[in-house]
Amino acid sequence: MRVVLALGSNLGRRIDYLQGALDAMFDAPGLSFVAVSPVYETDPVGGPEQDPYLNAVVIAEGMQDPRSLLDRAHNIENAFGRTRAERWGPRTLDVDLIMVGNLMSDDPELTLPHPRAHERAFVLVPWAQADPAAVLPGRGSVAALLADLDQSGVRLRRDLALEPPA
Ligand code: PH2
Ligand code: MG
Ligand code: MG
Repeated sequence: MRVVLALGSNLGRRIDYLQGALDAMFDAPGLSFVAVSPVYETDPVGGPEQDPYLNAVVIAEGMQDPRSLLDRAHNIENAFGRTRAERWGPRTLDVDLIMVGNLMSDDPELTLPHPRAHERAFVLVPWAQADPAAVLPGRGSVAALLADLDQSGVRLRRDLALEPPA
């Protein structure tokens, strides 16, 4: 099953947190790496006034159940000092499950696909770079979704890159 993850950070050593999250996601068995997007500097969307984010998207293949993927993501966030003070507030690390195969879930703790991915240029721009043929289940092609979105808050950081996990 295709698994798509979005990484974000806007506090501290942002690029190091993204790389740490990428490495840690593939530390345990059950998930194989397919691709990682370029790194983007993005204007914050929602929440309080806060610093810009670095965002990237990771594509994987695996047969993990979504609950265990979510646990893995939360454990990694916590390992990088994530606190949950405020919804949409600044964070060292955010690891979001964007889609897990064609699974649809309206569990409030794990909605699949991610309920806001289709309207977030900071997810769709990197995703389309990592996989130009990407499709968001229930919403259609990522390229088509992007055609209707303002992408001005999403800027490629040519000076930064994430390495594939070791
Ligand atoms: N994440 C949020 C809220 N706002 N804005 C940007 N640019 N990037 C993010 O990753 C982000 C955000 C909540 O998870
Ligand atoms: Mg998020
Ligand atoms: Mg999150």
